[in-house]
Amino acid sequence: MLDTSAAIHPENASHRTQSHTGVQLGNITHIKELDQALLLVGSHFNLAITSVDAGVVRLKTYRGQAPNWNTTPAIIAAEGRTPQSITWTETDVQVSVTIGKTRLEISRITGAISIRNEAHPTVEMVSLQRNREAIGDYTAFISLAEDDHIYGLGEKTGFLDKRGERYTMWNSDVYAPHVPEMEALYQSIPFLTVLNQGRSYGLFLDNPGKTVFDMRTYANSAMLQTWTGEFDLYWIEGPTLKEVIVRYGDLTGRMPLPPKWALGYHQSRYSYMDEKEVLELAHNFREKEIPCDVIHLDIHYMNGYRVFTFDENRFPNPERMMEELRSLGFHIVPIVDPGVKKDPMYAVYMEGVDGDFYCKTAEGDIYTGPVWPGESAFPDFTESRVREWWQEKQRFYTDLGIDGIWNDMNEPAIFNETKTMDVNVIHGNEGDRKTHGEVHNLYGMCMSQASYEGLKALLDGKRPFVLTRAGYSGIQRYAAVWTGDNRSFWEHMSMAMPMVLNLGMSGVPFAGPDIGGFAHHTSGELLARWTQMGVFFPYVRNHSAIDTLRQEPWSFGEEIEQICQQYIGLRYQWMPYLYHWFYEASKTGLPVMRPLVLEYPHDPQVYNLCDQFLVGDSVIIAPIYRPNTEWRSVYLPEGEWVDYWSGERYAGKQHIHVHAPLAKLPMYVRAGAIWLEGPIRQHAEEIAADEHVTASVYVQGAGTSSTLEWYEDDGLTFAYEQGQWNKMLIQVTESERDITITSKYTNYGYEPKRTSLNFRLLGISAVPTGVAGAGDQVPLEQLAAQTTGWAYDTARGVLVVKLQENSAGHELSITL
Ligand code: MIG
Repeated sequence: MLDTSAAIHPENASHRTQSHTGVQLGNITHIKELDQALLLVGSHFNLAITSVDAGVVRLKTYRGQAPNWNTTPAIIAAEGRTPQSITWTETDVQVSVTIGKTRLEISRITGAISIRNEAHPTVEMVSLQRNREAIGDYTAFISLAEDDHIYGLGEKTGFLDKRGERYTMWNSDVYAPHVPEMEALYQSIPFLTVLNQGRSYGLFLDNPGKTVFDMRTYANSAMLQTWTGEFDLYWIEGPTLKEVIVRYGDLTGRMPLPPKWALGYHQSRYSYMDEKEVLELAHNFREKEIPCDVIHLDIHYMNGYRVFTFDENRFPNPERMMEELRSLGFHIVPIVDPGVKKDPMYAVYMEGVDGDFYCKTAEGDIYTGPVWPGESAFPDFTESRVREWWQEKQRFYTDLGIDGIWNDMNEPAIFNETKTMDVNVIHGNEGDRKTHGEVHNLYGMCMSQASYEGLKALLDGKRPFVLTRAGYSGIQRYAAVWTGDNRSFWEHMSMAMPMVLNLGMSGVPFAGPDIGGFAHHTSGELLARWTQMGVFFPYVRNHSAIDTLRQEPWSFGEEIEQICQQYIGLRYQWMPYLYHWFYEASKTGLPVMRPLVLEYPHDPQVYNLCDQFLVGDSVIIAPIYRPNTEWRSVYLPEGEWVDYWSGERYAGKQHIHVHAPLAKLPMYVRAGAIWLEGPIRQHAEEIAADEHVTASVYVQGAGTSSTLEWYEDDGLTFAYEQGQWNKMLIQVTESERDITITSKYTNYGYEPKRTSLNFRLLGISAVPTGVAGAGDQVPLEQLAAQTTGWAYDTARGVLVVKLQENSAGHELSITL
């Protein structure tokens, strides 16, 4: 790219979005039924329509006799799907199709399709056409109403609402890419939701080659385009935004419950250079009492960047290092790139040659390209026999006690003109051979699948952790996603919010950016603000590039260190609550970190609100994301909201102006919420001196009630699959005279390690006259020493109740 004004020389202008004068699906000449599908035969290509599940209709183009219903690995095999039967009628000009409650009308003349369902806005696919020259290159135009808003599309730059943007799905490693004009990043998730006045539908274009989503060029429509292969579209019914996301999760699978340690704080740098530096880092965290669970090893740990090796000078004794780290409570997550160094003296390379595991050219030669180790070969992860080999290779790490892997460069990134593999390279794809161009976006996901399944098989019942840069729809089944090479810019801190929020709306709940920024140099202030915000993201890792200023929490003096320590501490205190929401995400596919629009889809104020977000459904986080700034506006949606720090209450549906000096992150809890915290720990598995969980109840007034069915398990193993988990139903009922709280286990399969279960009631304006079921009233300072009792904090208006943990549950009655 030219980097002077010559870049916009008139002769360089290209007309990027050409008009598409391809052939239309209409004229439809025949209509027939085959194997639960309706086939519309056009004069140039055909369209098949089938029902996948209640509320999910699949439309797929085909040429030849019959459609190929194979799917990409995005779609999981699932039991319990209930395809609806199809009925249809035809006239000379129209075909009318009924599938469950959904009605499709297809013009036989133009091929225009409209999809209606009483519960959601009508989708009009005004045209579906195929470029005559190219193979593939289908283009569809979906009509958009003026007040349609668009979410999803995975990891993209820009704001929350994707209306007015244009994106390409082509997993790309572009250095320093988090700028608004960047159309393709590392992940490709060709799924979007359209929201109109609270009603929603989704479109998933399942094609792992290059696809384009253009919501900019045409005022009244979105253009969806594939470059290779067929146009395979899933139309997903709402009517709510949440239902669309849940259904998308039914199709593409859910995040397995991660180990709790992976939800802790991760520290990384490109690179911690040797064993001594890694151990010093670990000791520093413990001495400074800054909680941390994970240290990442970037590429310098390897011998000449050969995967599955350690550099013997830098890491002379990984066993000993790992032992010391384990005793301090640390996990190590080493980076593993896909490129295997072409080196006949390197056993891993030769295993791949002997086993025929590498991607090859059409003529059958092993394809190689330059990456860190020099010329390298690339395992063909689309083949299960290759993934099995890679799975077994993870033993190199698991034998050392390593239970997490970081997959980088898996777009795959290659240091050449196109930045990736030659599109003509061949993938075996389980017998359904494809060129790289047709399946490019699958490479990273298939690699992470191999990493995850390998670790899982080798870890003796412990849960693995995989972090990936590249991915496709379904990546949530195998890995957490970090958003790649951002920079230490305030702009990138704020862009991380919509980016990770939309990942969450695209089926990927476990994601986060490099906190503090990767490239460029962070400042103390930026690190403090970013850490405050970052600890409330699902994935929390501080990472920074080679040659940048140091970025560990203590790199900028005491004030910044204390702020980082306080907020990382909060992450650990909040763990019972966060973990509960991770559990919910693993069940429903709904994100942990939520845009307000997901909870308040009728409120126009929140359609593009992305400088504040929700954790779960009832805590608003509103970070400061500009330098030298102590004030910001915060939008509080309907309901009543309580300042987390001061207890002050605000009516919703208003903007408030908030003072937030450097040490303060504005946070608001919805009245009626029940929110959980535990003790600060230095790492997830540490047993604290006073093991407890405190449920904070934000009272909301007479005549109301609230509940939380709180999930917990050991946070470490798959024992929950054998019933070792708990759910505790906490119910709060408020009347004029009293508040009753009951807690009871609705499932008790796991014995929690705590001794006490506490309740805090926030918003009680005077000392209660009695608290039945809670022992005696004691002065606040003495409560810690009691096993059971209650105290009233006059300064804050908070009632604190301490109870013994027991499997039978509790009943409290507070007389006001
Ligand atoms: O081309 O391994 O995004 O997190 O530190 C750079 C070195 C390769 C890119 C990753 C970054 C990592 C770096 N990697």
